Amino acid sequence: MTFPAPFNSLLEEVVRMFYLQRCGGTLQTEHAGDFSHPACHAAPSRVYGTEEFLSVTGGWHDAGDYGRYSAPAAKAAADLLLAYQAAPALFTDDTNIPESGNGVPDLIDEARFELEWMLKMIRPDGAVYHKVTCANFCGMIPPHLECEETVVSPVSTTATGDFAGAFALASRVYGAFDPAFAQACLDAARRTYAFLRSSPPLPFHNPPGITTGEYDDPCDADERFFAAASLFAATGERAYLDDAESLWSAELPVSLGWEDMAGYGYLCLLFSPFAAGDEPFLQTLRERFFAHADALAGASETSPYGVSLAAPLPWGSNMYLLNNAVLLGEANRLRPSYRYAAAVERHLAYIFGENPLGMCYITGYGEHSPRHPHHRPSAAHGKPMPGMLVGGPDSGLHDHLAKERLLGKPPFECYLDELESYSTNEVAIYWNSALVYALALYGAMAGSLDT
Ligand code: G3I
Ligand code: 9MR
Ligand code: ZN
Repeated sequence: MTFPAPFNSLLEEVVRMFYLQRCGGTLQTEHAGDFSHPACHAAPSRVYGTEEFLSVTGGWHDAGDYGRYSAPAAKAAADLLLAYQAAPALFTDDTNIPESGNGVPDLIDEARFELEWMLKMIRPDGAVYHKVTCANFCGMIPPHLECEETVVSPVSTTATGDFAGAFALASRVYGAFDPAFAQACLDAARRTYAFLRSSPPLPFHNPPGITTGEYDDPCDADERFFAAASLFAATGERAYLDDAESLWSAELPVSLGWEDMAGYGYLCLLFSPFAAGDEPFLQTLRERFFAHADALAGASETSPYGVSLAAPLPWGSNMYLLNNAVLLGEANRLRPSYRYAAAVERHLAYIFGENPLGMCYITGYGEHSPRHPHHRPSAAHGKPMPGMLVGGPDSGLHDHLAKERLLGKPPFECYLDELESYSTNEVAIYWNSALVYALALYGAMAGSLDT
């Protein structure tokens, strides 16, 4: 994809962020430059409240902290796989990661790195552990210096549904690269789904003594719907479609957030080669999907900033904005329309700097970009790692510095380029992944805006 300077290397660098977030092994200088480090978090992890230890090494550090959390991991992996499906020609095999030159696009290698870790987070009965983290957040140290014991927290049905959905999607994508791995992904999807189907909701809350990110989500209906829809798209088996239909409800938001995953279920079914176009359930989904896309395009046309988000802005608003760009971009692939395409471009323009603060919200790009992200490796090195999307304005003022400095500010200005402002200036894998997916869709429609 070509962008105007200084954005020409953007997509590659935004994908390389995932390599730089890798946990478990050494990051060599030849690939990671200043952000190389010895192996981190390599010891076995205690299963919470027991004397049992598991090897759950690997995966990407979630964000500015070094936790590895299952639900956001599944969203991030799904975004990368869907980005590849939308625009395979954009992703090359030469971006200087250890797997470069192996004949498989680096994006597909990178997603597999996460999937291999995710396989380790599945309990033998098919339930998925919610996260592996130290008991508490550490200071601003590099990853290999966080040496406290890591703890595997209890299972949740939100994580289990997300895994079933993401592994079923992976089984479709890896079929072309490694059939044995694709089969392992499909087995994992069926196994986690079988547990989910037989289990009442198991919501997650931090157990006593654990204070890291909670990713608490009281509703697992959307994850169940995504899981069934994705398994149908992978297998064509009618039972999964019947499940998806009974799990679906009009109340499930058409969303791609870590907490609201039903939008992925829509995408699985609307793009599925197995889905008969005249099936009434699919027609219902199609109508709701396009009604939602039209509403997003309408909001973006009337917004002073050209985007579909309006106040109040949540923690990680840049992700919600890019998730909407993705929905618009996918609507455009299904039913090409200048309206959708133009809205995708405006959303990306906002992220690049057409916003009230004139900030490019990606480290290392544009005239004004974050210098002090809440990201431990960057803080430890005294310079921002490039290619990271920060969370952006959060009008809820969720950290002490935001409360102190932003009270009374307009919502779109509730952002601080300060290390301490984790609610506005942190980074996260599932925020970068939304950017990768939106950029891929933008690349896929390149040229359609000029006509
Ligand atoms: O569920 C309520 C909803 O009912 C209400 O309408 C809405 C209004 O703002 O709030 C919703 O809760 C929000 C929740 O996310 C779910 O969307 C909370 O206010 C909000 O504070 C919460 O923010 C999350 C934050 O962790 C705190 O839990 C962010 O989405 C999430 O991205 C962030 O994730 C952190 C991890 O915990 C740790 N690692 C870093 C990562 C990024 O900052
Ligand atoms: O650094 C933590 C960040 O990764 C989390 O997203 C955030 C919210 O869970 O919490 C940060 O840790 C802060 C903690 O919550 C409160 N004390 C200050 C910590 C930041 O240094
Ligand atoms: Zn690590």
